Amino acid sequence: MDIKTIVNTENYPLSDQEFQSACHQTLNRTGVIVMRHFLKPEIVELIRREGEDKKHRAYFCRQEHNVYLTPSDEDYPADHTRNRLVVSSKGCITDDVIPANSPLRTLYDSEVFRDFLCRVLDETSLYEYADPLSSINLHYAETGQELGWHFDNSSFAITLMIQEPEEGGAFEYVGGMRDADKGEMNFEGVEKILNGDIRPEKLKMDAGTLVLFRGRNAIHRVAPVEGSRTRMLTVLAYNSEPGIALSESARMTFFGRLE
Ligand SMILES: O=C(O)CCC(=O)C(=O)O
Ligand SMILES: [Fe+2]
Repeated sequence: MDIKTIVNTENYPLSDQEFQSACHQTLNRTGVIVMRHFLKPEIVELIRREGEDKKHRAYFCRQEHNVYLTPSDEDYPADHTRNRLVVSSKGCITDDVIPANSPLRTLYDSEVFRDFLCRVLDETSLYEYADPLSSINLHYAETGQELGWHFDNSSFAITLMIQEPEEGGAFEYVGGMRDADKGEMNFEGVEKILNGDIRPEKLKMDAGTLVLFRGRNAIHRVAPVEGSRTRMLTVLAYNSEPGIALSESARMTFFGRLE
C-alpha cells in the first residue's frame, strides 16, 4: 500500500520542504500540529473495523497517578500538587495485535512519513520500539473513561483519531507549564489546573485527524467520554535511538504483560 492511498497528500505534501518547515515552525511556536482529514476516509473506516474486530483483546485498566507520572514523594503531603492523584482509565491493543497488513503499519514504517517527522521534530532518525508491544497502539475509551492531567515522559506523541465519541473526550492542554530538563515542577501552575482555575486549550479532533504534540512540558488530559460511541485513537510511538524497549514497569501498567 502506497502512502498516497492512506494519507491526504494533496493537502499535506509530506515530502515538500516548504510544508515541512511550516510544520516545524508551527510545532516550535505552539507545541502542537493538528492535521484534519490527514487519513483518507476509507482508510479511517478500515482501521475502525480493525479496531472493532480486535477490541476483545484490549487491556482495560484504571489507574491513579500524579501529573508527573512518578511515584509519590513523601517529602510532600498526600494532598500536595506533587502527589495529588488523578484517574486514567482506558483500554489498549498493542502492536502485536494490530494486523500485519494494517494501513497503520504502512504509515508507521513509511520512509516518507518518518522523514517528515524528523524534519518537523529536529530528529536525525526515528526507530521503532525494540519490544513487540509499544510501537503502534490503539486506545479505546468508553463512556465515563478519561485520561487524567499529566505530562508525558516522551518528548513528542503522534495520535490519529479513528472514531470520535458522541460527546466529551476532548483533548485539553496548557502549554509551557514546566521545563522538565531543568527539573522544574511548577506546583503553583499545576495546582491551578487541578483546581480548574486555568482554562485549557481544547482540541476537537474528528476521525482522520493527526495530532503531533509535545507533551513533556505541556500538561494535558482527555476529558471523560460521554455517549455510547467508543473513542478510538491510535498512538504511534518512536525512539530517537535504535534498540530501545519501553520499560517493563510501563509495559505492565499499560498493557498488562511484557510480550
Ligand atoms: O488520547 C489522546 O488524545 C492523548 C493520549 C495521551 O495523552 C497519552 O497517551 O499520553
Ligand atoms: Fe499524554
